[in-house]
Amino acid sequence: MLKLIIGNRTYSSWSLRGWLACKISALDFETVVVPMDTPEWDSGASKALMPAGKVPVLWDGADIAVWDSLAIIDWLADKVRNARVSRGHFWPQDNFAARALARSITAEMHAGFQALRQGCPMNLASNFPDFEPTPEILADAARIDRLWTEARTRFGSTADVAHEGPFLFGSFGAADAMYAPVVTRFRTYGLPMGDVSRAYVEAVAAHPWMVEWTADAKAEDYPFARYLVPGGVPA
Ligand SMILES: N[C@@H](CCC(=O)N[C@@H](CS)C(=O)NCC(=O)O)C(=O)O
Repeated sequence: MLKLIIGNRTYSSWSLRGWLACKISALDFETVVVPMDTPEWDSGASKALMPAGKVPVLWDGADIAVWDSLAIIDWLADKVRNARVSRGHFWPQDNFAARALARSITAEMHAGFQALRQGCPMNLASNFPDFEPTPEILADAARIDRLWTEARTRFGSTADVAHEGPFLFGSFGAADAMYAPVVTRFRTYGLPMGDVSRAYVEAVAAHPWMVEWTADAKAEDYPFARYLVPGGVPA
């Protein structure tokens, strides 16, 4: 069975992306948590599971490791041949303009939005209603708001008629997995957004996979002071 190595669910945004990719694939997988900032994380056994010293890592058998959330998305999409699976599929199928936008905004998230990532670390245990975003964070949030609005407006219901839904390209896909931790940040830090994005944010938050992940995060009890205040090191 596939084995996904993740960090603390409350704080590890990249882990959430890898886990959602596994869910989209509809393949059976086991999840192994290695709590960050603990002796367990630093142990030889854990290091052997993490070729780049980071999570997530997907093990496909004993010999094949895939690390980095985007590589995991690609690996799983290849493995299931971008198949139409139960609740979603990785990339828009038939509409190449939709697929181009999905690929681009997924890559843009993976590589960018440093101010948002640095200043608003994912934190599923807290809310910061008095948070005052810097101009750089506001610029990132505005760009993301525009991307979500474009995807929803142009392709939310037309990217793949067989998979209509409230997500960026209809059904829950790779782009949604990449932006799901950003959705939580918009809520945690009360970042500004337009109506289209707000509806999208609520749809992601209500998705059964996000509900499951959030409930499991709440049940975690790992010491991890690093991300308790805005401005901590981004996970
Ligand atoms: N580009 C990587 C980023 C992975 C990453 O930075 N993961 C963080 C946790 S969310 C990590 O393992 N950090 C190591 C540490 O905090 O010691 C990906 O897309 O998966």
